[in-house]
Amino acid sequence: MESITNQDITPAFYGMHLGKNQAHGGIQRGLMTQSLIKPVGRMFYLQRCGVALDAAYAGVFSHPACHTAPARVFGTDTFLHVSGGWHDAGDYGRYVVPACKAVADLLLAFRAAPEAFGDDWGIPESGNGVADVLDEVRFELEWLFKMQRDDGGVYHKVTCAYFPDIAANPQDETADLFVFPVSTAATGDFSAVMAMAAPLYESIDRTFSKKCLRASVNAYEFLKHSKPLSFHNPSGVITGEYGDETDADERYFAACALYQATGQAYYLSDATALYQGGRSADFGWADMGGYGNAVLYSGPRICEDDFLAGRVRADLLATAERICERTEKSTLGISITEFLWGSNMYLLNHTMTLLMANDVQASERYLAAARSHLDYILGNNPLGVNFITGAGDSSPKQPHHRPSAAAGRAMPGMLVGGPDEGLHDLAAKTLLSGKPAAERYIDSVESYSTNETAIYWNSVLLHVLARMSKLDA
Ligand code: G3I
Ligand code: 9MR
Ligand code: ZN
Repeated sequence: MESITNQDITPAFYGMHLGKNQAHGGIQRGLMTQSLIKPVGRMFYLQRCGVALDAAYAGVFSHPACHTAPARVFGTDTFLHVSGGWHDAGDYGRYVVPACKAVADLLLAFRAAPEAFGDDWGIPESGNGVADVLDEVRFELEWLFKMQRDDGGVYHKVTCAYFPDIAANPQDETADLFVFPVSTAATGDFSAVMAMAAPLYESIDRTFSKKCLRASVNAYEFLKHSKPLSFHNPSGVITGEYGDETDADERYFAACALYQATGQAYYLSDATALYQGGRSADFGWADMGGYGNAVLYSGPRICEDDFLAGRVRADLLATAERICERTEKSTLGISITEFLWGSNMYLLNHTMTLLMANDVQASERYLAAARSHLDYILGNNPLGVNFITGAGDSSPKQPHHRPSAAAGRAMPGMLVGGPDEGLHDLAAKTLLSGKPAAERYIDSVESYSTNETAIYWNSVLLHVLARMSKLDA
């Protein structure tokens, strides 16, 4: 088994950078894409919660088992064992909704480009004959099972009430843990990703695959009988909210995924009823309809003649056309017109859309726009910053990420949020006001709204890198 020491955890891609105004270099992009897959994938391993990370695999980011205490169901005297899963971001919360976006990105990436995913990421499961990305996703799914109630409903999150100090190691966060109420967004997303996982793990572990499908159906039946339950932080709780006022897209995603997993007409007719055209075609932690479309068009069950599949393909192409138009008009070579918190995720979601549209109808135009987006992430942007930690001189050195702050060194392979025109933290307000939207980014540990990292930002990056490595090989 490959061992990774403190010294050689610095990834091989150190020093690579696609600079500001640099001509779009196909060869350089191809090399960089290849070399980024492993460190970007390893970030998930390094975010593991509830287990000890051994120095042989984690180097300076090793830690004893963290967050293993039972968590109190908020407002009750009941305690649950909900250890496991990945820490969400620069904080140590575990939130079902963004976790499911991450799982969906990774499972779709594996389906689209399995050859990009090795069994050699240098994680404890490396060399077990299963692609490491599937080992990582299974780690998350094992935690998700624990977040489901017997009646099928899925708790929204498990966190403390507050965030710990920025230099706190995972094992240092020992404040009380709470499990927060069931939401229908979490339940719909859970049902969907479990249904996506079932066929993918069937040949690896039949018992596990069946467990995924049972959990998915259980969640789905809860949803069918539940009114929308949206989550809001109770007073006194300030950890991430991931609130979502509309659960129609999560219900749609679940119906599409269960149709794919089972072939049952019941789910297809629900999906058809829940379909909302372009309105449900987005990707994001709050906008999961696009994943419903993606599982429908990409199989494994092909329904070429089906009305819904036809509409979904047409929606995907129409969205890709719009993204191309905006990209071609933009002086930055990207499709987003506003820079929200996590802008890098939004533009990589568009990149993923372009690559999916290219599956449906091969188009050099889609690919050119996709490459232009990835080049922006890799340094061809107004700041000349490569937004992935460890990827060269211009990459972020001070991410708002607790294990990095504690180690005094940026964990490699993490995508930062990027410019946020809303100036949502004090450092951004103080240092960035007056700057153009695309330059409202600062490599400061204080700037959680521009320089934090998150599993569901890395997942879409990894999805894009895996597909691009195939295209640019
Ligand atoms: O949806 C509105 C849109 O209608 C409006 O036009 C726009 C302009 O202000 O705002 C949009 O809302 C934004 C929302 O995300 C949805 O995109 C908010 O401005 C923005 O502040 C909000 O940011 C989220 C942030 O948490 C604060 O809640 C980020 O998406 C989300 O990624 C981030 O997640 C945090 C967790 O809470 C805690 N863990 C770390 C993680 C990453 O920073
Ligand atoms: O560190 C927190 C980060 O992970 C969150 O994304 C962010 C927004 O919820 O909040 C950060 O915590 C800050 C808190 O909200 C306000 N006081 C300063 C904290 C940063 O250390
Ligand atoms: Zn933990």
